[in-house]
Amino acid sequence: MDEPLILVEREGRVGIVRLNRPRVLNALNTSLMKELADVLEEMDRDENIGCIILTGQGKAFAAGADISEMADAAPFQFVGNAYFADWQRVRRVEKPLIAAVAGYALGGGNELAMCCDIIIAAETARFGQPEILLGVIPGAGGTQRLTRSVGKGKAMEMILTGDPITAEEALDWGLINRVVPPEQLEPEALSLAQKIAEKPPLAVKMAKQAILRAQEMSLEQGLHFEQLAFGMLFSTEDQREGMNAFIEKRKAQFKGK
Ligand code: CO8
Repeated sequence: MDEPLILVEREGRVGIVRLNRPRVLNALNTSLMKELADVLEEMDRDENIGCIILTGQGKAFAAGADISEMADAAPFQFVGNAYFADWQRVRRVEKPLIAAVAGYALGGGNELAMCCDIIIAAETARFGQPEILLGVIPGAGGTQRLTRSVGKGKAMEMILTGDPITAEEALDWGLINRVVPPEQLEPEALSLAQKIAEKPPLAVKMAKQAILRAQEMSLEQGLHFEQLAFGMLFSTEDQREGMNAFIEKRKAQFKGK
């Protein structure tokens, strides 16, 4: 039987999703992307999961789109929504996604890490957009998300040279949140995910949506969205519980309602 392309584990309220094509450095073929989107959507629906870690294994988080699958593609295969539908499904996950990156995060691999909300890297991580070396450009958000993340000059340098950057550079440039020794990667990601997973789920969901809108909307529109989301949370039991617990000097017990 073929090995699954995605491995799934659970640690308390944290879902752990592992890309599983180590022999090709977790190259992202269409079957893997579909399975990934299926698994993430399932976890998104599961009220016993509060935060999701996405990681790779071996030498890579992911070394990009599967070049052998892509090499003979027809131009219009990539135009329109069909080809990137599974990427959009990943992007629409409402629960926080933490990318735990060791080794290569190149091309689509870096783009996938950037679809996550927080990136933690091992010292061994290398981030890059080498598509220019293949005669193309990033196609799953690299020119847009990388530029928003590290700014125009650094995005230009990475995308026009194709040269990868180290984990320390990625930290310095603001692409990732923190760098840890390789053996600390999963414990660090898990402890951060557990901390987030204990928080009131509806507030977490609204906070993620509001922060993502900061990258897409004008300040005025973003502030309006924030106000509406803030107000809506006053309809939840968790708001009453959180504020009463503070006043009564006890730990809040959140229910996701
Ligand atoms: N696609 C397919 N196979 C790959 C890929 C890949 N992206 N990367 C590595 N592999 C395979 C190799 O072919 C090799 O297979 P085999 O053992 O059968 O020869 C195996 O993985 C191991 O790789 P290497 O022997 O090359 O390992 P090295 O340690 O020598 O080198 C590198 C590691 C530097 C990461 C090297 O493998 C490399 O340069 N890989 C390609 C990186 C790249 O160009 N990525 C960008 C791809 S294009 C892209 O991502 C566009 C995204 C657009 C939209 C996304 C849609 C899904």
